[in-house]
Amino acid sequence: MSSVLKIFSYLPNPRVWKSLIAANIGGVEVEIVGDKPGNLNSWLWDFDARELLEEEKTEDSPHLRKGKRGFAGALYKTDDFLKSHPFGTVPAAFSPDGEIGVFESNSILRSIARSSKHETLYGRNDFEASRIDSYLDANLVFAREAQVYLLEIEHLTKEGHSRMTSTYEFYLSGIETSLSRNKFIVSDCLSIADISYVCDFAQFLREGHYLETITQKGFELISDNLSQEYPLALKHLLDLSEYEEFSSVMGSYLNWYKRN
Ligand SMILES: N[C@@H](CCC(=O)N[C@@H](CS)C(=O)NCC(=O)O)C(=O)O
Repeated sequence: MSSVLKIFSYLPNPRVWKSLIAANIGGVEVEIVGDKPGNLNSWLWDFDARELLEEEKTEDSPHLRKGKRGFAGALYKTDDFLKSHPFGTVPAAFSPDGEIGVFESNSILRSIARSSKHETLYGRNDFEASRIDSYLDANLVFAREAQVYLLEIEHLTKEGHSRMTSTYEFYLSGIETSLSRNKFIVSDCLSIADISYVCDFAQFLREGHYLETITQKGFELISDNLSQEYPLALKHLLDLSEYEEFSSVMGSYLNWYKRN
């Protein structure tokens, strides 16, 4: 196995799990660097990411930036980091020489699949690969809405809840229809569309941790009737999460959900 990508992120992060699961299945080596979410403001965001010394975290640091999405307050990102990652987000992947930045967890996932010799991860032909891209794009729209919903859940509004509800229904009904035709999302073989779905949907289900907050505001859990409305999508999530290549990465992340 040769080292393919280096990924910098907060850890654990379901968006990084996508790549780790694909790497497990595809026999690709990935290097992961990072720390707990709350500690990334003490790190230098760079190809050579590292923990900063206390005296380096100054207001006149050339690397000082303001967090834009999910991070409040100061972050330390180098100019080179922002050249490679113009949106300044993590997970942030780099080619082994650090020359090329790959951002967006679905694209990092694609990169792993491209490096792998696996026959079906990124489709068996160009059209199947494009169909997989279609699912990854649909997944990103869902995941972005889910990100906003989860980040703002303490201040949830009627508009926010209703917007997430329609995004959820749109995405889940597409996944359900797909699974009524094939064993996996795209075909009868596992692909990165399944991996992306599992990681982002498992993360969305964390809304269940905010049940009290949501009901106190007069709303219902969006996924409340998941098992009745989208049984195939739920079964697919739970079945895949038990595959060794998934469970070794996701650990006990879904256990609370399975117990409900
Ligand atoms: N859709 C992106 C989401 C990445 C993202 O939004 N990352 C946030 C943290 S959750 C970030 O790095 N924010 C940097 C900042 O706040 O400056 C993906 O899947 O990679």
